[in-house]
Amino acid sequence: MKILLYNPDNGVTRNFMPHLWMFLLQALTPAEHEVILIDGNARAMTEQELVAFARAEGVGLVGIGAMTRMVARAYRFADALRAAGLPVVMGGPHVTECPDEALGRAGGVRHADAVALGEADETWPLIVADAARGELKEVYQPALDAKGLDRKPSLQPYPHIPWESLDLDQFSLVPSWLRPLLSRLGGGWGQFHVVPLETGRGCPYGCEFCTVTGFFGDSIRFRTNESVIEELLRLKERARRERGQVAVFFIDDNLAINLKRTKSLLREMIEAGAQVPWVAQISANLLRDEELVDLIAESGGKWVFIGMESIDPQNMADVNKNFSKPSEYGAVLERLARRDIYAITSFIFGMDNDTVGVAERTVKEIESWPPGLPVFGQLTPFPATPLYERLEQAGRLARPKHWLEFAPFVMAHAPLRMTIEEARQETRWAWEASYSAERNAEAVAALEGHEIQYRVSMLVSRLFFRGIYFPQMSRRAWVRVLFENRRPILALIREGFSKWREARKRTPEVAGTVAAPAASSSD
Ligand code: B12
Ligand code: SF4
Repeated sequence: MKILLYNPDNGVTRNFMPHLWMFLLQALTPAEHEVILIDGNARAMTEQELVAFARAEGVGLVGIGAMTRMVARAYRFADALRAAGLPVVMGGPHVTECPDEALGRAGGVRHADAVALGEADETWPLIVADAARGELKEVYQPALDAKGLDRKPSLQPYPHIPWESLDLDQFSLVPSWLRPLLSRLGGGWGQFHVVPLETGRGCPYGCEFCTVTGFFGDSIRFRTNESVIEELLRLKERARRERGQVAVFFIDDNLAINLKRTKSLLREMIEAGAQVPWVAQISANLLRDEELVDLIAESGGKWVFIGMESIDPQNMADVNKNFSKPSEYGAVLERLARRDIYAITSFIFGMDNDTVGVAERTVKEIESWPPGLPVFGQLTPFPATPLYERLEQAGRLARPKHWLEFAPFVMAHAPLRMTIEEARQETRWAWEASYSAERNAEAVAALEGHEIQYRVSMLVSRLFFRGIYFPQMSRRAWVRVLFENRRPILALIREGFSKWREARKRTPEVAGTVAAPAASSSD
């Protein structure tokens, strides 16, 4: 049987990184079946185009995964596929939280023939076998443990994802028209892939707005260090073979949740020569540890995503994230910046203690820290979270099924001390102030004296990150952004070019000094 796994387009990040679930399920599919992966972020298709593709390929089962944010789009694709007679199974966090909605048992249209609840590592082969026999059940749930809870995959052993041979062309971060030029310049920049890799699952912290503790559980499961390192070495080898660049996004929700284990993993990565440039999510409280930060730097860590949420301790207490202390944020970022590690700092507006002016107060604080990549969202009640339940019980949900009428940056409930419209304006203000051409130039200038690569990385990342809020999908939009930011871009190009010329001038001398002793020793 041919199986199509489809991930809908999120309309924002495009093809910056493939989704791990697709590759994981592909790896867990019995060998007699063929799996085709289509990520709408990398390969844009309309519903009709996807249906025509699936028909032409003779697909016998379609699997669709989606976060809440993309679920309305996922349903549209599922509806079109089902109307064409193709069986659809849906999985992922949203349908786990709202299975009746996907199955049409909540009063609406039915979108899926079957849903896979929770982690599907063990149920997927059963789903495939049932589909091949034409006997799909409606609900697939992991077996229960002694406490009556979902049995979680141990991650030991971990499935082999053949990154070394997969076709990753659609996920190259370098646009196809730029590849020949960059390949000629050398350094392996003709191909650049960011690959998702997990080292563990689960988080015990239980922040009120987060789905992770409910979905993956509050006890953490880790892969073995060997299995992670083996995967990293294969990725490194692929990059070497293709003369490309590869970076890894450790998608664990908190890579350093168990400090002892994280340090041992990073140490073993260094010993095995498995360093690649990497990004990971780590909470601020765990970044107090100097030894950890040293190991992050030595093992290739470049950017750390920190869920800072708010600079107001009252807000942090309200969402059960007291363990993360706003008063420490500046020091944490200084500690990272001393090793040339920078942070993606994530903030949430529209918390109950926020008032008008929260964006200005937050941005002022951010600007007193080493430069980074701030991102601003709004408090969103995802289904099945404690936040959703609290707001529902208090009758505060203005749009209880906000995902079915998705509107970017429009809250689904009113915070206590601001209106929904004020929260929208605050969020816009923060994005505008943080990613203006002037601010981008300041962030690069703040790294004066650091190697040019860090300044280039800061500027390029800022140009991409502004696109999370300001749509940057067309070539025209990009030309405008590049023009607005021409001052730091041209300064870095000039500096890079003169460094390159100096290096070329020095090359014959270097060659001469090396050649001379070699010649004398052979005499
Ligand atoms: C990586 C990641 C991202 C990446 C996504 C890019 C990428 N290519 O991966 C980035 C950083 C861009 C991102 C952004 C956001 N993310 Co995110 N992200 C994650 C993260 C950390 C890991 C996802 C992952 O790969 N997990 C590991 C895999 C193995 O798990 P899985 O995807 O759940 O898949 C398993 C099962 O669900 C199931 N399954 C999944 N799909 C399917 C499909 C079928 C057919 C079947 C059978 C089974 C199945 O099988 C898999 C194996 O067991 C998760 C948290 C988490 N730990 O999962 C949050 C998470 C998915 N993100 C979340 C959110 C809210 C967001 C944002 C909306 C945040 C924001 N406010 O901006 C944005 C959305 C941006 C956008 N426009 O897309 C929420 C989603 C909650 C929800 N109910 O939707 C999560 C769960 C985190 C949280 N704090 O709650 N995210
Ligand atoms: S927000 Fe992060 S720290 Fe809090 S529960 Fe979710 S994954 Fe854990």
